[in-house]
Amino acid sequence: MGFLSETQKQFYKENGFILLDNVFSETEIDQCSVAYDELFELKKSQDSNMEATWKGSWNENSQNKSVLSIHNLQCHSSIFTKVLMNDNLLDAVSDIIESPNILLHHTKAHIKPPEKGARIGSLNDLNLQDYHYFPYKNDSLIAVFVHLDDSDPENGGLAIFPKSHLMGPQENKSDVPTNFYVDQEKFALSKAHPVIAKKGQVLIFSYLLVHGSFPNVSTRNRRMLLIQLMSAEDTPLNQTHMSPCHGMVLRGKNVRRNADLSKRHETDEKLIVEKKIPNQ
Ligand SMILES: O=C(O)CCC(=O)C(=O)O
Repeated sequence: MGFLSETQKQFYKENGFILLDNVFSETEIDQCSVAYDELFELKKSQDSNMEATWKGSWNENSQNKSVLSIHNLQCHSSIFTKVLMNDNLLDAVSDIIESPNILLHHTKAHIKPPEKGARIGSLNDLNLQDYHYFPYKNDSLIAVFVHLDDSDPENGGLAIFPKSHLMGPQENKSDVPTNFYVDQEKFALSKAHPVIAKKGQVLIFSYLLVHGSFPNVSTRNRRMLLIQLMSAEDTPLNQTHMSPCHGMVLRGKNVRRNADLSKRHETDEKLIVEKKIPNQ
């Protein structure tokens, strides 16, 4: 279809990220924002454990910090399924991954509350590449970071290392099996490029781009929605990080999907049929 200009495509290739306007309308962002707040309020009232701040000993500064996280948003409200199916979004993603066939990897939401929002969301607190969490053969994986608030370094906005995707996978320096991060001297937060984005803007970045985020030291909230996607032609290198709706086809086809009845309740990607793949 084409959402990105040739210049934008080139920028993405060279830098590993692109900040986009006009992917979602103001109404769509407002609907998403209302559904998002309602969901967090509902889950608070149901005493759900949503605290995602790392409590490891190496991060003493995370005491009294908070990142509230909900994964698999599309399993909570159809508003988020609508977000995933947005044509502008899928056009832009198709331009970037250079495939008409787009699969869902997973979704999550992070709120960094005013004044006590911890550095990065998720269970990690350091600059990282998503690659280590879910490596793929062709590196088609991308993150779509939807800003639901104006974001900057003061309220816990994203920090990225432009062009770091060109360096390929970096050594994992973590000694914890469930968390991964890269060399924190080479990729110190102080050397990162701060992403300054308006509510509604969308940052798309490669899963090889080293990134992190700032603590929220402001009096403003920082809400985001993260969508991770991949091309249907790509193959996972291991079977980690499987989430509900993993592999859902958001656009095009997945001709490698296994249809054996005996595997109908399986969710992992051993379901790929490698033989007899028709021309696409
Ligand atoms: O919430 C954030 O600031 C960063 C989230 C992110 O990029 C991640 O968890 O990989």
